[in-house]
Amino acid sequence: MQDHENLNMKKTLLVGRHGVGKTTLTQALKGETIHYVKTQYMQYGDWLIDSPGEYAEVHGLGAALAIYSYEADVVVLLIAADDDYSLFPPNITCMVNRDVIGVVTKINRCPPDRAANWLRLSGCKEIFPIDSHTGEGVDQLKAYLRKQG
Ligand SMILES: Nc1nc2c(ncn2[C@@H]2O[C@H](COP(=O)(O)OP(=O)(O)OP(=O)(O)O)[C@@H](O)[C@H]2O)c(=O)[nH]1
Ligand SMILES: [Mg+2]
Repeated sequence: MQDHENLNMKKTLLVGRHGVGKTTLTQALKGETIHYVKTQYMQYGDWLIDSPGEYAEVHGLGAALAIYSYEADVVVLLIAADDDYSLFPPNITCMVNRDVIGVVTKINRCPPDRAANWLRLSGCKEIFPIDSHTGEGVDQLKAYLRKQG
C-alpha cells in the first residue's frame, strides 16, 4: 500500500480468538503475500492494529483491548465461519464508543450464517463475510474502512 492510501484508511482494531485470521486479514487488506506469523503482542501499523487472540480469551488481558479501542476509529470483531462458539457476549458493542463491525473469516470452509448471527447478537450492525486466502469479500471490507469524503 502507498503512504497516501494509508492516510485514507480508518484506524482499525482487530479482535478475535487466536487463529481466527486477524493477521492473515491484515495481509490480505494490504495486498501482501499470505504467510503465517503468530501475533505475540499488539501490532500497531499505519492503520491496522492487530491483537493477539489471547487478549480476547484471557480475562486479565482484555483491558489492553479496551485501551487500544480508544486509538481506533473502528473495532472489528472476528469469528471464523467454522468456529464452534463465539467469544463475544450479547450486546458487547455498547461497551465501546466506536463503530463496531463484524467479520466472518474462512468462508471458503463453510457458510457464514451461524457466525454472522453470533456477531449480530453481539451488536454488530454491519457484517462482512470474507476469505483472506481467496480474497472474497476483502475489497468490500476495505471500502468500508476507507475514510469518507
Ligand atoms: N481458509 C482460510 N484460512 C485462513 C483465513 N484466515 C486465516 N486463515 C488461516 O488460519 C490460520 C491462523 O491465522 P492467523 O491470521 O494467524 O490468526 P490470528 O487471528 O492472527 O491468530 P493469533 O495471532 O494467534 O491471534 C493460518 O494458518 C491462516 O492461513 C481465511 O480467511 N481462510
Ligand atoms: Mg495474529
